[in-house]
Amino acid sequence: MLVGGEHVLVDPDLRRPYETDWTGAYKGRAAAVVRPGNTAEVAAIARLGMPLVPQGGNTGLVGGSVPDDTGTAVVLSTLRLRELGAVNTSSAQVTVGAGVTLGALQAHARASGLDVGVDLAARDSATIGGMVATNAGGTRVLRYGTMRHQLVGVEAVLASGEVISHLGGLEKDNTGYDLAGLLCGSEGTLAVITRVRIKLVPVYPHRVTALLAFEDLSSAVTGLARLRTVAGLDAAEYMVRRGIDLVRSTFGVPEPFRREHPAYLLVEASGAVDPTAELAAAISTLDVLDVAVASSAKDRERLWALRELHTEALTRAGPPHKYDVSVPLDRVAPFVAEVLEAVDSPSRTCHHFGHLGDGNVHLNVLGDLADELIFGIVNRYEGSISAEHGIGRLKQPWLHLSRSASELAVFASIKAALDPIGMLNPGVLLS
Ligand code: FAD
Ligand code: 2HG
Ligand code: ZN
Repeated sequence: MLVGGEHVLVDPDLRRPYETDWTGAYKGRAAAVVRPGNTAEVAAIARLGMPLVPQGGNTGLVGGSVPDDTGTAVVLSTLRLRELGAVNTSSAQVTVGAGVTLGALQAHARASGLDVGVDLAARDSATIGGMVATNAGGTRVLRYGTMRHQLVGVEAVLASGEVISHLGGLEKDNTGYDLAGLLCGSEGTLAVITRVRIKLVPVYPHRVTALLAFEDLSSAVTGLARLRTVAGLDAAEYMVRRGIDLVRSTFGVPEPFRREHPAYLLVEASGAVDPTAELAAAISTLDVLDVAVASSAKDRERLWALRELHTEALTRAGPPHKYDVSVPLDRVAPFVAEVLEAVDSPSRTCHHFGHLGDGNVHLNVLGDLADELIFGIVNRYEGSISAEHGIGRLKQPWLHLSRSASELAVFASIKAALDPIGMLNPGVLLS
């Protein structure tokens, strides 16, 4: 037995949660689910040479974490790889098992006065391994970058069962190819990540959150240009009336202002010095319709709930078709206007919200599919068909829109070199 018998699940009822993705749109069938408890067990499983689908928290939104319906693949769950290494406060780094959730790592780092640079609403389920495998973004990219920017090194098991490990934590280490960087965003197609070394960021004593109401999205984009000058700006997230209405009617959360407004920008800043006065000064120069400022944790949570509950509210109203796209920031407003004009119809409602600071728009269509329409417009705006969720199974047929034939040929060569028999996450990312 490669792993303890209780960690090999073959019973269909036990397998089911691992075979269905978070959105419910992808339902596959696995030969078995295995839950290794350490790197050696992952390596032994890889050496069997069976098709493997690495899975962390199964919160991915592109169908990459579940098998197809052939029943031939083994789901390799990393959830037992939950070692939390000691936080090194001199280098502000930590090494953790791939199956540690973001929430658990945040608690661990905060106990040492540090924090994780990336944050997202699925924090209590999403794993650090999964976040590296998808190069997750989230709400603080404009200050700290994506998961790639936190990554110092990885340990991973190759398709051959060989283990590669580079966890020394050297900030400067130009000794050839950046293998951690290569695995970041590879969506389980090149190796199974078993441990991760990441950089941490400071926890600042002062934090302020504000919700600003605007006449339209275009005014929010203009406002953001001014707000960017505020030192310590962590987040700039936008929402619109349609989404707020849905979140309110689904969860009964209160209206943030006395009046309803067309567009909202949620901004947050933190620092060693209280950023409230600087933020207020910047806001006073803007054309805003209303402002709510939150300094207490409870008020902050209330404002963030309006934004973070969008995904769950849309899932309950849907299932929605998800289009996680990015376009150059100064073209976000005309881009969204064009999408709404083309997509909204009696058979479809298009919701949109996102990480405005990164030009990342989350389009969620309730009703008929709109793939060709939306990706056609993304292409014309020189955007990306996947800003942060990855390609998975969902966007695989459209990858050629964002990557050239030469780039795809390099992808294929890398895949062939690391996984010559194509056993790692078949059908995901690459055709
Ligand atoms: P999974 O869903 O289990 O897997 C995702 C992919 O990574 C799959 O292809 C899988 O094969 C691969 N993988 C997982 N673990 C490993 C491993 N150890 N080694 C190799 N491959 C592996 N994403 C964002 O970027 N920004 C957001 O703001 C954001 N918000 C979200 C909010 C909600 C409510 C939800 C449900 C999802 C959100 N996501 C967001 C998407 C998701 O949380 C991220 O993609 C996350 O990184 C997935 O982590 P996971 O552990 O759940 O991975
Ligand atoms: C977010 O930013 C996530 O909340 C999910 O990336 C986006 O549900 C979505 O489309
Ligand atoms: Zn997002």
